[in-house]
Amino acid sequence: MHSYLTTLCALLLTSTASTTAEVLQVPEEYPTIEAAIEAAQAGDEIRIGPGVWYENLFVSKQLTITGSGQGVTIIDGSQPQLYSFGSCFVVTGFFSKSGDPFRLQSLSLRNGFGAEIYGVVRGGGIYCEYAAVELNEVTIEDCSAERQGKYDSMGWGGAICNYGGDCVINDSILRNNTSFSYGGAIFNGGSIELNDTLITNNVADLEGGGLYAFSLGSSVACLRSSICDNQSRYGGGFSLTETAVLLLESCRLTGNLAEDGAALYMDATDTVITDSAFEHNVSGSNAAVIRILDQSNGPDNPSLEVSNSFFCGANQGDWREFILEPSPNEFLETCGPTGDLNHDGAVSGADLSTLLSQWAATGWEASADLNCDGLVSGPDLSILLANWSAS
Ligand SMILES: [Ca+2]
Ligand SMILES: [Ca+2]
Repeated sequence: MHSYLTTLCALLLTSTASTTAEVLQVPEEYPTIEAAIEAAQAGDEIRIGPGVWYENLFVSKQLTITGSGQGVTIIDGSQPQLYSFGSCFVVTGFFSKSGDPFRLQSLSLRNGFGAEIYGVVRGGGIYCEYAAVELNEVTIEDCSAERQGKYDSMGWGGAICNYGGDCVINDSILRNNTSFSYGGAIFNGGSIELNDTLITNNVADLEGGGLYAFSLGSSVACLRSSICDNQSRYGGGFSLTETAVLLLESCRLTGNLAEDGAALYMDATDTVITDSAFEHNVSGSNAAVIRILDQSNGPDNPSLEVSNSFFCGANQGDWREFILEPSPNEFLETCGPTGDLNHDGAVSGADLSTLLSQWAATGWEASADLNCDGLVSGPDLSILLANWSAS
């Protein structure tokens, strides 16, 4: 017994020692990120210096990859090697839900164009398959899920495709990404959580300009985030099909555009919306800003709970009848001109005061970020002044 315990202790000590995380430096120790990933053990961190890295990276172990800042360290996926994929990252592996995720932080991904698998082009910036992934302070821009061959039937996620995994996005920006069918920025077939994140100016040809979620059991949570100026045919902001749960808490859905469901387009989904704002979302005539299909309000059916939220814009549709236990909300048929921050129908001194009081603010609560670039600054002031006294 004694020798068994001694052996066990020795094994535990050995395994503890062998899992001490190491830091691998690019380019000082490894000339490419790919070389560092190959050399790294699970649990290690790779740190990347400033610069543009033209790489398309495959990861199947738990790592943390840290750049020198958004816009400072840039991974550009536009030049893959022959027969490689076009995503900046493909992450795969059955990581345990309790274990650490694969982490990307403090860097930008650009110009990735997706991994083509079985005729579906997936994740222009990142394709993750059955993996736990966490992004911290990452910008994904100008990526696409674009048709690569004539037999490609669908594009899933211009910036990110989450297939059967767990994806958490913190303090990040997804902008100017496109998909030729679903999810201009995000395709979600697992669970996804957005925290303090800006999703802007993404386009999907078919559904979900900002995000498209599919498959039973998947969940979407959006907290303290802005979803603005995205567009698609259905669901300019979000489109959800057979998704179990949607949570919007302290989110702004602004300026999204679609033929139908400019802000949201979804079928029966347990939905909680709280402390959020829906403004300037534009749907086609006879269409709705929020379109809910196949929702029945029986006691055992999915529900829509909305509280402390603000909605403006025409064509809000018939979705309000689905709200269970409505709490205080505000509904206006028109939003007024851009810059009318207090919704009194004109752009005037009160709105200017609001903008100045938010000067240099970032984050979802900055209603004066009129151009939706994540910052209240000069261009927003110019827009407000250009609409001065308009009503
Ligand atoms: Ca006003
Ligand atoms: Ca701005």
